[in-house]
Amino acid sequence: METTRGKLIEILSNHPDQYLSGQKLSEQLNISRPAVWKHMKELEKDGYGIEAAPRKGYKIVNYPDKVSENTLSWGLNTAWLGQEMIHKQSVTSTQLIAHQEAQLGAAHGTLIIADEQTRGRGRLNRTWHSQKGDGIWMSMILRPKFEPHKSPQITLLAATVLAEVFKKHCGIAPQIKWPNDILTEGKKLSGILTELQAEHDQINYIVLGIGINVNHSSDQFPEDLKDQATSLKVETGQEWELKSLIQNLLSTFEKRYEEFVEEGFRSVKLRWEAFGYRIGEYVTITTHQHEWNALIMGIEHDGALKVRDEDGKEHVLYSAEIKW
Ligand code: BT5
Repeated sequence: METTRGKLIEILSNHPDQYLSGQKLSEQLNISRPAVWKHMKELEKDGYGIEAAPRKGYKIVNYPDKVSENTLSWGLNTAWLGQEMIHKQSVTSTQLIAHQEAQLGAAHGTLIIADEQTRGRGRLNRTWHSQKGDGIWMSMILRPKFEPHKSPQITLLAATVLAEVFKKHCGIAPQIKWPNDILTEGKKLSGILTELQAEHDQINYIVLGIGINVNHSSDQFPEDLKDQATSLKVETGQEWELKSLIQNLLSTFEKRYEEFVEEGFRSVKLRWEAFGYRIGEYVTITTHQHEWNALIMGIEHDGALKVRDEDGKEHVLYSAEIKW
């Protein structure tokens, strides 16, 4: 974060127990002392607790819970993911902005995040309900070097990261419904939308969209979602600070993504199956207008769904209509 405010926060946060004088800050930032003071006022507006002591200077005494580029960057423990970040209060869809930014050359790992989406979208142009301030609505721009046919594996990778973080951070037992839904108690907590821009066997970029219901109460979902949607608050009975949850998701994703790039899909497959929804159970599948029952066995080495029909024959499905 190379803005003056970003640098100011960085300097202050590197000296948590120490006052830094206006003079020193103005020298380090190459701005006037009144400008330092003006930035401090802006930080306070952003929710930072700033203590100013005569003749000693300034220090940050607490950090705001609200999401902004500044608050998210402070303490973000990643090398590349979210190091470039755009936060907006309200957008149509973070996917849309991410595509625009990617086409303008945004770096691998750029994050677009919003408090609210007015036209959040799911797969196949379905709608994604993205209420203001209560959830995490974000899109990452990735520029992987692997072949385009591997891009669906990114969806499964993201699902395992979400499940892993929800379990560790919030103490719940999430399940992943193939390929992209994170459920608890059969209700949808989070969805993933992976969009690919590729040419001649080369990925130009991937926009990975993640939507998570965090602090919604059950009566805050629209009527048509009430029976099928849930939130971390509904599942745990407590509110969750968005900032630290996002930071945890980003650092875990970065780590798992690098493992995936270096070691391939194997480690993702094992983790995915540990969270897999209805593994070992029968579901009804429709393919070519034919309905049949099959046992969910797990996923293949490339992320496809592996099932066994009632005659004992195994099938590998890349897309299917499934009655779960
Ligand atoms: C998804 O699609 O689950 C992908 C959702 C991706 C959302 C993120 S938010 C950030 C980024 N920007 C965007 O505009 N999108 C991404 P799909 O599997 O097609 O599921 C969509 C279906 O989930 C809808 O048809 C509803 O039935 C249900 N749904 C919609 N909003 C929901 C919500 N908030 N919680 C749970 N279920 C929801």
